[in-house]
Amino acid sequence: MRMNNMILAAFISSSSRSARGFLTSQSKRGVSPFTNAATRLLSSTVEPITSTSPGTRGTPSTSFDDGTSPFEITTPIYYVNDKPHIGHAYTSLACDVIARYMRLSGRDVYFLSGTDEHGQKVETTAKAKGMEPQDFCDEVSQSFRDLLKLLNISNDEFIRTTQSHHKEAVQHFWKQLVDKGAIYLGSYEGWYSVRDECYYNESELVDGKAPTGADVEWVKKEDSYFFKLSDYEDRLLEFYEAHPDFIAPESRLNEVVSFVKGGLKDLSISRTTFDWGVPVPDDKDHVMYVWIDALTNYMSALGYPSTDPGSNFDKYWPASLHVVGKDILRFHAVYWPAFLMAADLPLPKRLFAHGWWTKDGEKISKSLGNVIDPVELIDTYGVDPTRFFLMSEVAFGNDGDFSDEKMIYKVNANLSNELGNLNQRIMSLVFKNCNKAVPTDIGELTEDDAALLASAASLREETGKMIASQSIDKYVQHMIQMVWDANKYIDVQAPWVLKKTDTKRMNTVLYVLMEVMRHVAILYQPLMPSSSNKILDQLGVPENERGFEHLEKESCKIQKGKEVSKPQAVFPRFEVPERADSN
Ligand code: ME8
Repeated sequence: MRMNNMILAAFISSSSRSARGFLTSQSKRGVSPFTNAATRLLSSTVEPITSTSPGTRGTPSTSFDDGTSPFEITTPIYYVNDKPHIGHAYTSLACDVIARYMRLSGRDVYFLSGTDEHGQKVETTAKAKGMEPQDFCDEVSQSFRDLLKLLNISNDEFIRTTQSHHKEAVQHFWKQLVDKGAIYLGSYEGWYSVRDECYYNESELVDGKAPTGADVEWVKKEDSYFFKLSDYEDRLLEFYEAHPDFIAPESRLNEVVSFVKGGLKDLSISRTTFDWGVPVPDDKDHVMYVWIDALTNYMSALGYPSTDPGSNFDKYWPASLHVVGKDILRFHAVYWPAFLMAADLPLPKRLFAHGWWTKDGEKISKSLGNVIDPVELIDTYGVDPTRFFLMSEVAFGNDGDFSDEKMIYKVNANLSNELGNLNQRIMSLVFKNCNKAVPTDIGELTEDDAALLASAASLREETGKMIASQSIDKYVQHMIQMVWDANKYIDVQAPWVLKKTDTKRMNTVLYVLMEVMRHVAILYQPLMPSSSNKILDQLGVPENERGFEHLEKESCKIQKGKEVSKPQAVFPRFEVPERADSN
């Protein structure tokens, strides 16, 4: 037995070359529809990793993250003018997967989400409903909290911009900008889109509308405070040049650079024609532009303006990662860094702009009646299948299209057939043929056993690189490939045949598979927390041994002789809808 363990350890610690060799040769023989994509994936490099730290605490370091420092990750704060939709679910999920992955890697994470409650849009919607803005905000903000809970989002804090601490922080920030000479009083007239809460130049309008398709209104000349954005054109361009990984994906960086090169005009940052906003200090006629208020949430949640040593601000600022939708990149990549530069505060380390979902090929909009309600999605498919689909269906950063057909096909294939069925097969064989306990009489490992184990052992390093560069879909594809390889292995080894011919070999195969499943389930926790934990329960992995540091610990391997109970199915299977064109 000691000898076996030594062989096992030697193979596991061997280079991932053997793992790749195994996967490639298996893939060539295979029939999985995912094989080609996954093989390409294995040979691709994920930029911009600068080094890796397998086996230690932390994540691979990049040009924008050292892999060990405290990590603030943020969703945008959501407007409360409407109920939560798939876009909100998507951004929150992406952050959750990254936050959970970081925590399981031993990182100190502060994951922030919340609601954006001021501005003309919210005031108008509340009035239309005959409600006081604050009552309306309380109600809708709660529905966002409820959604996060339903999606099993692990945020550490939920900020609301109507909280008094936040308002005080924004006023402090404003005063800082005034003290630095970055704000002046002038007058504004021009185009404004209430839906986008954004000012547009005449030249940006398309057929009399905002470039986003939103209606615009003409703001008649009124007094307004301005932020001297035009002073920051060169500094911003220098910053992007010196930090090419500040904005991702790269195509988005190019958009931002050309926007700034096109010239920046000073930004109107206060209004006098409505009240629902943070009052401008020392001028009761003005409320602040909602974006200066909203962006400050990323610091106020950390206790800003308190910057004392040991405070959350001291620990987590600058934020490590702001995840935003592509529509709000300008605010985060241009206005926010300029405000921070003006206030002499450090800039966030990285912005990632994700794409937008359409439904059955069409833009999602209330007027088309095709809004996807995330609550309904979870009711229909369950939380983990929903998480799995949204995070794996499209490359993170690209637009995606939702259809029930795609959802059902994917979760049936990857979860029910491949992962769930594999788990069920392994655990049923152990339960039925090994006296309801993890086998103890295990033989020498073959080359195939060792290759599969080595492949599982390299998963952490491989997926770590993908998460470090926010390639969430690639992380999932890598996991799918691992499960597929384990399925191929069980089919080739056929332990159900070995049970009649060679029980020791059957035991060995089942033990190898349980150990591979331990890796898979531990590394799937960020994506599918409850299903992974169900699998880990079935494998008998103690709750305090499910962190990534336990993956390669000899003492945390599947415990021989431990009792197993009758396995339960982990993933449901869904009825495939009949295609409209099939009759
Ligand atoms: O913009 N697909 O809030 P918000 C994917 N309050 N993502 C989508 C989407 C879709 N179809 N529709 C919207 C705000 N989103 C501000 C943020 S942060 C300081 C202030 C995404 O509720 C959108 O891209 O309008 C954005 O990232 C998020 O939903 C919140 O949008």
